[in-house]
Amino acid sequence: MSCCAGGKSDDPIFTQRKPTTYEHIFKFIMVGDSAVGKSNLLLQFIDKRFQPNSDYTIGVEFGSRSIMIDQTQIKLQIWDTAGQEKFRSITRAYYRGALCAMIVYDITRRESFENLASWLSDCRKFSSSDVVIALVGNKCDLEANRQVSIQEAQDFSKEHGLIFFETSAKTGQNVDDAFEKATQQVWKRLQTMNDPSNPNNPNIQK
Ligand SMILES: Nc1nc2c(ncn2[C@@H]2O[C@H](COP(=O)(O)OP(=O)(O)OP(=O)(O)O)[C@@H](O)[C@H]2O)c(=O)[nH]1
Ligand SMILES: [Mg+2]
Repeated sequence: MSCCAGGKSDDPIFTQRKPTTYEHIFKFIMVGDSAVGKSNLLLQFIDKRFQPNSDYTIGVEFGSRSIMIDQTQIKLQIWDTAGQEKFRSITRAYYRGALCAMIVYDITRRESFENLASWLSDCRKFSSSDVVIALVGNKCDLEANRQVSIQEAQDFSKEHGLIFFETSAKTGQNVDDAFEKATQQVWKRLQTMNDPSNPNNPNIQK
């Protein structure tokens, strides 16, 4: 094991480190039934990898990646929660401070779509009122096994004011796009909130 206590700036461990370049940190949370592909979406987004036989998440895991929006470097801090019911009370603690919640379902498993109302209810209850909520229908590479149509998911999103994507954590289809568009939406919302002409701007003294 190496130790860096008392290290000088010309030590390899210091010179190899990249400077911190991001300007903002956005917290994201991923929720949804077990086995819909949350951990693989995160793995694909961060590492461009897919695990055909991944383990259930125990509690909560974490990953991060920086992306550029409007020439601004934003670091996404993404909390990947366990979908199994027994972890539900633990994962509820992670909504706090999230700027975006991604609710994931599996397009080949109707039950995971039918459970969306319950995930949405947790989102509304435990995150702030201005959280951006993205609905993600994953496993779109398995078209032949589809049990939820795009139209139905679009209708659900429209009804509840969500942004919607279909993705494949396996092929990578739309994965970057989903995270980037969700980040853009958060960015836009923050700018509207900070706009001096916005009466709901929390920085304006009334
Ligand atoms: N074909 C296909 N399989 C996928 C896709 N995403 C995930 N899987 C598979 O689905 C299974 C579950 O994926 P996970 O990412 O572990 O699911 P999860 O939502 O994190 O599950 P929990 O941690 O229990 O909440 C694994 O066997 C994955 O390989 C996808 O886009 N396409
Ligand atoms: Mg998982």
